[in-house]
Amino acid sequence: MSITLYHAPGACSVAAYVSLLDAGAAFEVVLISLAKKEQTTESYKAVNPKQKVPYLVVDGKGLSENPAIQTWIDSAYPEAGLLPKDPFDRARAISHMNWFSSGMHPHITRHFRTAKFCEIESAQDDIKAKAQAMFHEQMALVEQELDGRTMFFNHPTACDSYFFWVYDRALREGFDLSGFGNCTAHYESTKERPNVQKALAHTQ
Ligand SMILES: N[C@@H](CCC(=O)N[C@@H](CS)C(=O)NCC(=O)O)C(=O)O
Repeated sequence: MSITLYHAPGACSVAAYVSLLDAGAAFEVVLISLAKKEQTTESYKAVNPKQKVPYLVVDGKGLSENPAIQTWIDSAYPEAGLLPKDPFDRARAISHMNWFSSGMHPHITRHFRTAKFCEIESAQDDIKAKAQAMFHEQMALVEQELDGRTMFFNHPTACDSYFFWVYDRALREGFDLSGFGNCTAHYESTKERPNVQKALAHTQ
């Protein structure tokens, strides 16, 4: 099987990257520089017209969106346990990944790329404040969900690598996360994992 991951250092594609490493998959990484807007080039649009990372190509077939990519990795490498085996817990894990992807990531994007959403300069600070407040509301729910644990389930899963990125990106955005002790413990512990370190180290 031939697997290629299109990944940008610092981007949420690190979640898929860690899952591929956790699965023990043999794969190639193609780095995309978001700073240089390589996602908007004709050559990348020919690969992924959505102009985003992650993008996974498996034997010539492409897949976008972390939750779908990570679910596929789990199905292709079931022995790695990237998602829980219990059907309900498996569905809960997929629910978590979609929550991070569509219920948390967009708030960070609105804070980071405010001008892309609204050109009125006087409104930008308000949008940033609201994005941060909405993000914090979700963080409070993650805090409850973790309930003193450093993993979402009883072993590392795809949820952990995605939430690791959510926390890390919010931290880099300057969000105050000091009130979220469980989330911080999750972040610190996930960051120590060798596969997370390996994915983070791949910058060129
Ligand atoms: N929901 C998608 C989010 C993908 C996404 O927004 N990726 C960002 C990087 S974190 C990106 O490629 N941004 C490039 C752009 O918007 O121009 C997922 O989880 O895969």
